Amino acid sequence: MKKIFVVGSTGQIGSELTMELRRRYGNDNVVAGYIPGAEPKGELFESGPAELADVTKPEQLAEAIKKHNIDAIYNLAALLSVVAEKKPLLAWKIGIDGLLNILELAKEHNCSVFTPSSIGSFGLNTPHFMTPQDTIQRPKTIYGVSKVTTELLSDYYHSKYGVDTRSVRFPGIISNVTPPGGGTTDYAVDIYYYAVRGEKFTCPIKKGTLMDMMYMPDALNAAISLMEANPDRLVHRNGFNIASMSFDPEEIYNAIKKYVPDFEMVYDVDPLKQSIAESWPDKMDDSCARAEWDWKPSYDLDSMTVDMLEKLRARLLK
Ligand code: AKB
Repeated sequence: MKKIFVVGSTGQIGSELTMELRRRYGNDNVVAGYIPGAEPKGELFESGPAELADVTKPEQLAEAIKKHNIDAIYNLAALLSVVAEKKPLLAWKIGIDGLLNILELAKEHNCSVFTPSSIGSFGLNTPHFMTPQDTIQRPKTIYGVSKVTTELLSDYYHSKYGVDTRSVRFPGIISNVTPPGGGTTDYAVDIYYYAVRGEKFTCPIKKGTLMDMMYMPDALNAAISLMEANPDRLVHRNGFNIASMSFDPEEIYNAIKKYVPDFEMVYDVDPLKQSIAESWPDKMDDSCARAEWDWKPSYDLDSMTVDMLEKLRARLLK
């Protein structure tokens, strides 16, 4: 049985990924790694083991890996794009120095490693429509630079040392559980909270700006399916384009308005978020993920909207 370590288990993706891994592999086999100030709470805390796991402290990571006999690491420690732009040195320290610590330990303890990349790994001169798997990656943000480096370092540890590294390029992730913090795509989560609370939403992204997005259940399934995929079929490793829906603010607004007819949205464009959004793909081509490990999403904009509104209403309006 696999023993899994989730580093960054209390973040937006980590909190739900840890619970999904526990459902699939058993509670005791999934260790929730956290940093002081972001301790696991509630079900996440009660359902399984937890360890301090600051990616910048390799001795702390090593202790947890040895204690729990870890053989797979999901490394989710990172700053999102907007906050990274405000704290570039910290973004590098967590994203890249932290990744190097994880990769070195993975080499020593024979662990497989999943470290997400992002649509942020692309830049303005990347083809924006049906962005190919292998294409130009010259981002101008520190977030993008660290994601390209993540892909390259992860590939390097695989080809040089045989470490089983794998990753996907996540689109903006939409979830009704833990809110994101400091991302360019956060508006597509916030908008649902405003709709359910009956408040007018002010959108920071310009009408007509397309970005790839994905509902959390598909994102979790992508990470776990890739880690379970037959390595003989993998031509690529770090990281796969994965896609399920692409929309601009008007399209998500109209999808919500279908179920919340009084919902109102106005625009007040945030220049930093807008410039980052414009440098990212409008829509990625995910045919390599489909061919190499049978990637297939379950949700589109409408089915996600129905589920988001139902779950948020049940939680926020009780
Ligand atoms: C962000 O907006 O920074 C993230 C991402 C797409 O990587 N959600």
